[in-house]
Amino acid sequence: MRKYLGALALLLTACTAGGIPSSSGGGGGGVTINISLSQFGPHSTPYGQSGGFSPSVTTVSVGTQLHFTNIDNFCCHTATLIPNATSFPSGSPFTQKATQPSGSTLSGGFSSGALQPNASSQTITADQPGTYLYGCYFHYGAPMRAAIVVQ
Ligand SMILES: [Cu+2]
Repeated sequence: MRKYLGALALLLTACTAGGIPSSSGGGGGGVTINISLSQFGPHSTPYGQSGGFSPSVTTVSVGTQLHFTNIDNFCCHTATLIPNATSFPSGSPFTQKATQPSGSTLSGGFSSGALQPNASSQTITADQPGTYLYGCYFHYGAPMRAAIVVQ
């Protein structure tokens, strides 16, 4: 029961935070990006076909703290940076390294590692302006990929 309440709280938080540019600049709160292959189907973005993450394009200000939460009921997903990409590569850009958590800034590169159901990633700071594309190691071609724009 407690587990369900926790998940619900995360969902509610995500609903209010998602898609709205954060102006808090890292002062508490932060932005949750939800991960679900079953709930977030493919659709178009300026970077190519996205899916599996909500929002598909997350716009935040410099300093915002981000994290990813797997709201699917199966294992596993990752959120892993695609370095230096301006559009989604057609083939998977990832190596198995993506299954281990790494990184704490967007510009430095990151991976959530393999996230179990209801698990959240480490906090990742939107440290520098730019467009950051990322995707899931396991389901990249589904498609399972999205973007973060830091202003
Ligand atoms: Cu996945």
